[in-house]
Amino acid sequence: MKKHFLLAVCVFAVCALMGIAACGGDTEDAGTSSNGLASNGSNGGNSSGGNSSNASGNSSSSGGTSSSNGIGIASHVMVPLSSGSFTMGSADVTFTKGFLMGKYEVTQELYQQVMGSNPSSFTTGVTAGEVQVRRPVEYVRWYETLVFCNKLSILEGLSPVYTISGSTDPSSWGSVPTSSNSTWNAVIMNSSANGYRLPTEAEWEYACRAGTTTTYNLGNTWNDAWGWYLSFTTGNGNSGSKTHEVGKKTANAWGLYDMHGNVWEWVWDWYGSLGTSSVSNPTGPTSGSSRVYRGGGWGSSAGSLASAYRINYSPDTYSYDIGFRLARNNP
Ligand SMILES: [Ca+2]
Repeated sequence: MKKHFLLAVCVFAVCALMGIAACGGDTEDAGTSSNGLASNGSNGGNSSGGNSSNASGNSSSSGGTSSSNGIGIASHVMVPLSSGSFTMGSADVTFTKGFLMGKYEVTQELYQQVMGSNPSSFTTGVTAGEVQVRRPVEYVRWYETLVFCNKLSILEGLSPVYTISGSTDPSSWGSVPTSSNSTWNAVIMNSSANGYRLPTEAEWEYACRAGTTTTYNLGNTWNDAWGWYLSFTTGNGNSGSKTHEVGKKTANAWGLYDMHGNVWEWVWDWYGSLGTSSVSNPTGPTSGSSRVYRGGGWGSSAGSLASAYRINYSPDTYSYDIGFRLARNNP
């Protein structure tokens, strides 16, 4: 446990050191960006579902037509986003096809259903009025998200996206590495498979911004209604030093929750400098030593919750404030 704690402390220290100065903040006008919401919903595969639902089981998403899925987890909802463009750093990024993005961070109930276990550190002490199993999963290594995605794809009858050592079957991959592993680092993402995957870094920021160019996806000046966070330096924040049920704060314009705060979210990309030229469907550097995660968490200052804020960590590491969100190609 001590090691875990130290890792987490390390994350916070890095956040504090990077501070708000590292936040890219505003970008230029997204210009050609559409409203980003695709017109058609899509369910998770061989499912019933079809109608919108959110983690609390009440009204529909404010964005597009989202739908629940075939494995009966209410907090597992994918929102269709349309093709479009936005500016990331100083680069114009275009998505030539729409894609699906998780309406919520992956919850403990979904992780448990797919993996048969729940690694989260926050399994007790839920805030009154919230649902424990709908808190986001954390303590998940980047490597473990690959296993999760392929297992969920297989459960829903979809094509697994990730290949390691020539196989898409995670049961043949062996144990999840606890140190950086060249075999797992060589994972191949099949961009045409229809299964679940991590969003790319560009997809994550496009989805977070939802057409905005402001520091946060609901404005330039942080508002506590937008997400769960806490600055250990200043004491400002609302998280109470813990995760919260997903979907309790204000959604962005495309109906996505907790893009700012609650848990940080692993994305696909190796960490590297952002390019400056126009790119389409970028998937990041082809190699590296650490993977990007985004969005800030319950233990982050408001500055590190910014839409453009970037941070990275070795893929074998984990922390009690890092989880993930799912993406999928739009079939
Ligand atoms: Ca988040």
